[in-house]
Amino acid sequence: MHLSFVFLAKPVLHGYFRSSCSWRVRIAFALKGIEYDQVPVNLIKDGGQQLTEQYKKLNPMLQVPAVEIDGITLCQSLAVIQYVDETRPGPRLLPADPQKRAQVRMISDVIASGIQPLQNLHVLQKIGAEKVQWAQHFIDRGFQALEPILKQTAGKYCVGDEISMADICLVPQVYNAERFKVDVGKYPTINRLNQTLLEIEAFTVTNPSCQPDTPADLRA
Ligand SMILES: N[C@@H](CCC(=O)N[C@@H](CS)C(=O)NCC(=O)O)C(=O)O
Repeated sequence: MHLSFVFLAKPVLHGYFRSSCSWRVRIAFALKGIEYDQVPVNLIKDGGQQLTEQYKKLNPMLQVPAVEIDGITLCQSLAVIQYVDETRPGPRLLPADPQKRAQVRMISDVIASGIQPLQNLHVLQKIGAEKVQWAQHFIDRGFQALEPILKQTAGKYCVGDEISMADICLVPQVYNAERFKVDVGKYPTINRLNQTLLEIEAFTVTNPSCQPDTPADLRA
């Protein structure tokens, strides 16, 4: 493929409206002002469209998101966000200051490694009948750690007063918590940051309630 064509092509996000990891990527694209195409991968329909041989070529982990960008295919939302940050102009998603940058990565990892994987669809399918209590337990456990961390790092946003990858991870995780009926009010800093971020356009236009694949009964 000719190089200029590769860089001019719009990224393609293979995702699912309600997937918190897909939402992370949508927020990053929106913050950077990047136009992209979306290809829906329905995690429920047909037994899970992420499990097909065709999709496996895009993401061997059989998860969304997968992103085709600049002639490569990336999975893992944090890798996508960091790639976009390193290659696109616009507001920085990771701060220049090394300490703040480490704090952004720490918060992102608490969510992306310490909370979200434990309430992921495939895990909950394996848990079976106890799945709601299981998800609540691990989200609560994670939020009990996140709350004091954010109390120390937050200004207007998760780390100081600039929006970062940490905020991109936080809002979709709170959305998941609310889906599992975790009382987010118990965590005043998380709650406050989430409310503030939800007012920002990049977070509203990417909300699961208004994506091309959002079913009519869940649209807002
Ligand atoms: N670490 C991965 C996690 C991806 C992930 O867990 N995706 C979920 C949706 S948020 C998924 O595709 N689940 C499908 C399944 O479990 O079958 C990332 O950040 O992209």
